[in-house]
Amino acid sequence: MVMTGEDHVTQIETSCFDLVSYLKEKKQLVEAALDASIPITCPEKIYEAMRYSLLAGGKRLRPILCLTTCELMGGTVEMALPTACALEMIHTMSLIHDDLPAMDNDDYRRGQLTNHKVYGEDIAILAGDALLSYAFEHVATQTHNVSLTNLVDVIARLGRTVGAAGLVGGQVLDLESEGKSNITSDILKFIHVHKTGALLETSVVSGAILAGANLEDIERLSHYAQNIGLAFQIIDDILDITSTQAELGKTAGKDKQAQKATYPSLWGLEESQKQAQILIEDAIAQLAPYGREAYPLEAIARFIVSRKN
Ligand code: GRG
Repeated sequence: MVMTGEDHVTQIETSCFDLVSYLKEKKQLVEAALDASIPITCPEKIYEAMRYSLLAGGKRLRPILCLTTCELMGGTVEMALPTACALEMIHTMSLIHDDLPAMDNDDYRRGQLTNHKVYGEDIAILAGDALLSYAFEHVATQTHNVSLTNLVDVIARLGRTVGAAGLVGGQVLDLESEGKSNITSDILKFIHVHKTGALLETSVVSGAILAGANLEDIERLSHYAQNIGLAFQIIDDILDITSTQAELGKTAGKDKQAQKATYPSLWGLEESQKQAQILIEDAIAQLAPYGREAYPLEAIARFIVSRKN
């Protein structure tokens, strides 16, 4: 690609954007809000189990995307914080259920024992259920200064994202595909668009809707999010092969062990990395109309392909 003088200036400017500080600041905000969102009350055991996984760290990418998009579209952090927390509650419950013996059967997550290893399978299932229902209660009761139409739109999208048209649907096909050698890249894409991409897309789009964005911006940001969602999963598949348990905070090499089709198994490592990069460039191209206001979203997209866990 031939780089013009203007491209060069833009690249230097975005490379000056301090993503590390940006993510740190937003992560602190989200973690304080998550901590405050679920006090321990009776019966203590279930609240402790919910908090154990919710406050176990993680990149907090979904809430950060929601806050960032809301601000890009002229909204405030306060308008989006309850939805940002709900996205993390939903993500966390999906990890708790994903790790259960009936699903991926994992002992470690986010660098610590999985929820069922500490509290037992019965409580882990219930902690996931409680986080899921509380996510909806939290958005509905804690969101202020947002039009009711937009709030209902966000709640409806969250519901769709979680269910058979989203995470659950992707997980079902993922489980059914284990051990099969005839998984095509179309099936693999379907799994990951639903299992991983849907929640990332809703994170981006809900931030925009809460801020009152117009349809054109929502579509543009949707396109950005679909691309980063797929790139995120491609990198996740690569890291499962190339990283260690200490780096990932969860068991490495699980995909091969479970005989799962992955992007590297279909395309090889190098081509998978290349495809992820292409998706990220396409995502970033969607941000052009927003200029430097979109540097955080651009930097997050670049982080997704360069991340180590
Ligand atoms: C949603 C009702 C309901 C049930 C759950 C188990 C299940 C259905 C779906 C599985 C969803 C799943 C675990 C997808 C994987 C997504 C993924 C790549 C997770 C890793 O995300 P990171 O890297 O993790 O953002 P951290 O720990 O940083 O938050």
